Amino acid sequence: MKNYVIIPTYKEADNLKELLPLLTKYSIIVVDDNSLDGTEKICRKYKNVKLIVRKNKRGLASAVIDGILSIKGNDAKIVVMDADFQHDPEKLPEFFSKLNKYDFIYGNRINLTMTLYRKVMSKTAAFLARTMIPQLNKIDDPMSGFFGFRLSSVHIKGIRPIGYKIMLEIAVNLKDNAKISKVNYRFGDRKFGKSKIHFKTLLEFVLQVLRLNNYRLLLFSLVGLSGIVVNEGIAFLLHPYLPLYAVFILAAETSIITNFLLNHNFTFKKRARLIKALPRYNLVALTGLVINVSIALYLSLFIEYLLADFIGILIAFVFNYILSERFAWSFNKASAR
Ligand SMILES: Nc1nc2c(ncn2[C@@H]2O[C@H](COP(=O)(O)OP(=O)(O)O)[C@@H](O)[C@H]2O)c(=O)[nH]1
Ligand SMILES: [Mg+2]
Repeated sequence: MKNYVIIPTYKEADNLKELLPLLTKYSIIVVDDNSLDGTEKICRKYKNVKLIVRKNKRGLASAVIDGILSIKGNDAKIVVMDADFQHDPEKLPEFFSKLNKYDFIYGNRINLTMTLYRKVMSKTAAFLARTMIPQLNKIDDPMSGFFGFRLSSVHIKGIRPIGYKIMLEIAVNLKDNAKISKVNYRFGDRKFGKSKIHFKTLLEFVLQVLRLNNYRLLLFSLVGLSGIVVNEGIAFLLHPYLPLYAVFILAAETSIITNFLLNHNFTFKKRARLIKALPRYNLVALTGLVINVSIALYLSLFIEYLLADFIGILIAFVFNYILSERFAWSFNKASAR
């Protein structure tokens, strides 16, 4: 099985000059977006380097995909790495040796020196990414860009080359029962040049996560809104006949059931059995209600009651969504495909 290293580049000539001499053992595929900075000349010096120059395309993820598609046959081990030395080339042997036993290896950054605030933000982002994209559950560092895989273990056709977190796409499109492991590495500083990441990249990332989430978060929100209509409608219908507390309880429970049915059929597409998901969702929704009311009551001591209620609703919504993904319709890969 041949070992390939795919390196997407944009204006990295200075880095490539120092990186390529270290990688003579591997088949290198440099996918460059017409940098015109001498990249071509440097790559031509090495027999083991294949250069793909893309004249009309820009983008890290699509560059990696074009590199993958240029490999003939299915029998390859591939590691994707950046050109700027943030990904330690000395770790390549460990990646390739682990790929003898595993299908997918992610680089796990072990030296993220961050303030506590940034650490909390980064852990929260990783937790939310794993909640929204449950296929990432076994990956501690889903934002890493240093990773490797066996070509035969990935559904290449399912991959959409949008966005720049290409590892997420590969991880989501692994075949069933793919074996996953990691290589720890120290995330370095860029040696030469500047990062190519812009504000637009962040926006693309949000869209990428929503798509890999199959837009469940959006559907879940719409269903939640529909629940308000159901709740008010039932309250309106029952109001003449029952005491107010009974009206509110029946209205709330009816909307929980209609929300459940919509989410079960459309948002989560029967990802779990009804008999398991229904009681669990009921429990989640009722707990969410308690959270909503407690927060609203507490905050209303300090701020306008409508704003207090709104914040309570938002926090309960996040709670409901996370527990729906992770508990009520908890993901089981075998049943999801
Ligand atoms: N082909 C190609 N490579 C890119 C593009 N943007 C970034 N890269 C490469 O992807 C790697 C990571 O990019 P970098 O700007 O260092 O991202 P950061 O480490 O997240 O700041 C580097 O090797 C870049 O040259 C692009 O639009 N096209
Ligand atoms: Mg970089």
